[in-house]
Amino acid sequence: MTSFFSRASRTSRASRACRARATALLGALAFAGAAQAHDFRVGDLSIDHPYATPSRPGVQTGAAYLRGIRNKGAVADRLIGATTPVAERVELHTRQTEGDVVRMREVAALEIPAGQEVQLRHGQPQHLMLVGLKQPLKAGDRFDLTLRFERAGETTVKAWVQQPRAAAEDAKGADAHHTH
Ligand SMILES: [Cu+2]
Repeated sequence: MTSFFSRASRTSRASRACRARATALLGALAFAGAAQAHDFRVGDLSIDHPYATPSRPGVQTGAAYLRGIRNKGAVADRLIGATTPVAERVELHTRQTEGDVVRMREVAALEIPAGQEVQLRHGQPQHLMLVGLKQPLKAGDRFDLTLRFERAGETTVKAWVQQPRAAAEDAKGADAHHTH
């Protein structure tokens, strides 16, 4: 009996160690993949290149973007919310031009139709507004952004802080952020 138990416990220890190694290896692979391609998957959705522009000195709001969200499924999904440790809250915004005035409006959800890609790039109407930044966003920083989808559920992606390619577009976007 004694020898049986000791053998059983050795086996179980070995298999635990093996599982731990496998998990660590998977984690390392997943991290390497994300760092290179910088895209993320959750359910039928693939989220391409989450990023944010550097925040301006003394300004406590920032904006985050996604190169795109592709829905490979047969059913529409919706982005219904987001959170991040770097800001008090995240709002889904869309920009509207009324005459000469550009205004931003908070929306409850962003539709991601089946089989399509929705872009939330810099210079486009939709973006994620980071309200109440707890720290300035500097080029080169990376931060967690948790996206909540109605069907696919929640996923945390890494947003890269980077200078936008078009400075003119940035100025336009920055001005728009003051007309809430
Ligand atoms: Cu906004």
